[in-house]
Amino acid sequence: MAAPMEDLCWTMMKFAWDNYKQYALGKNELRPLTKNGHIGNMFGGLRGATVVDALDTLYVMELHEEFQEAKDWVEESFDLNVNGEASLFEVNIRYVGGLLAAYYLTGEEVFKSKALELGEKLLPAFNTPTGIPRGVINLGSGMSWSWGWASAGSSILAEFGSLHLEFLHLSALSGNPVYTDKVMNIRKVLNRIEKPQGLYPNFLSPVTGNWVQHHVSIGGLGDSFYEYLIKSWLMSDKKDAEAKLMYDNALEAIEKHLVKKSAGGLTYIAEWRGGILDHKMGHLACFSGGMIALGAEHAAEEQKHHYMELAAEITNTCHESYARSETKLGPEAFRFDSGIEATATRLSDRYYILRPEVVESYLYLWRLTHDPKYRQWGWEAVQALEKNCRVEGGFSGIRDVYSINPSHDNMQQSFFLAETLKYLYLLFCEDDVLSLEDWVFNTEAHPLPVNRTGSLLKANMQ
Ligand code: DMJ
Repeated sequence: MAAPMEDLCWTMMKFAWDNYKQYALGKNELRPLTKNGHIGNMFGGLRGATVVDALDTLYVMELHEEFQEAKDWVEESFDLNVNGEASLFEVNIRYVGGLLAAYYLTGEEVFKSKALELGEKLLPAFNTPTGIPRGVINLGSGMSWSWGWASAGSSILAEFGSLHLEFLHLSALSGNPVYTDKVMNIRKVLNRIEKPQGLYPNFLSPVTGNWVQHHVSIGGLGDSFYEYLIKSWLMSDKKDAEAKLMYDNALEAIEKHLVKKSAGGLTYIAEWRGGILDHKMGHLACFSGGMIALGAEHAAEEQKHHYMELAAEITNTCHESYARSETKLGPEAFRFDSGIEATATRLSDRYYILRPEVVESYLYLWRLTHDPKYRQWGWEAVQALEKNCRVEGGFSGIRDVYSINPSHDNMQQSFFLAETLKYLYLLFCEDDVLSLEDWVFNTEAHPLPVNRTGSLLKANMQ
């Protein structure tokens, strides 16, 4: 039953890539309705986000010709001598992560040297009184600053907390411990400060090292910080005990304070605003089913079952957010109040931008339980994407998942090729294709190898 599904994911990837190549090669994303490229302002003058994000997916799907096209572009046209405001986080997870994964999968030096060259350009962001990096950096001048929208010049938990995996590999490949030092220092700062009820707020001052606001979320602004704790431990071949302890404690606090059950029996993770719960779950928070399942595998014997159940319940809720819409795709955020369950109430939350988090959880739950319902749910998502998001010039996000005939947002996000299509493809493959024993996926689904030789940990200890 899996082969035709695997084939369809392959065909979708080829279609997404071919259209990007035809209309937007070298731009950051494809605009599939107008058939042109989009540059945006997240990558500070860097181009080709879709190329770098797509490399490993093309490779794993054995789209040889297309992979070669992507590699040629990196070799011939990927220019790192750029100026402009870049998000440290986005450049790290998409570009550094994509290049590292391409290097580890293929052994091609070009990917390694570009990753190292780019990694070095990110270092000035850490020149702050605490060593907590600022969110925005000019890759040319090295000047860095905080996002204008982040309160009181703060840095964002999910952003400075999602560098660890890539930075350990940068140290290992360059022989330069500086990257490891930077991320270990972040951990030190986080371990030093008091956590309200054991929770990690989303905003931290890079100047004082104190929390700036008490907003806690497992969705946007917080999400991948938690993911990188458990994955740091896994990537260290289970030797980085500090990361595991931080993950276990954080999850315990999340479960105690944020996990709720709706009147209709759906488990969800609420957001926390200084002690007051907001009964809302973002699409982004739906990665947590997969993360909790991954951690459950390695929890204490008496907790394994409990955490696996929790992971399955959250994933079920996220599936409900898809199943309750007209398009069978889920909204950007859904709520549990005033009799509403797993449904967006605000017009502004009804869009779907080809995000991966729900199918990401299906993949982990499938690999860890082999319950066929996860493949079934993945298949529903594939059909919904084909029906609602495929347009003549590629795949597009939609503006309203509750509309029978949704209008398109004219954007094929690079993470659709890096994550959504990769996770769907892997869901229908054998478990040994990018096995969870040997690889950890960074938060953009770029696979990084588990470090069996201890070399990353040694760098870690310096
Ligand atoms: C991706 O860039 C990453 O998964 C990130 O961690 C969160 N947002 C997008 C996809 O939704």
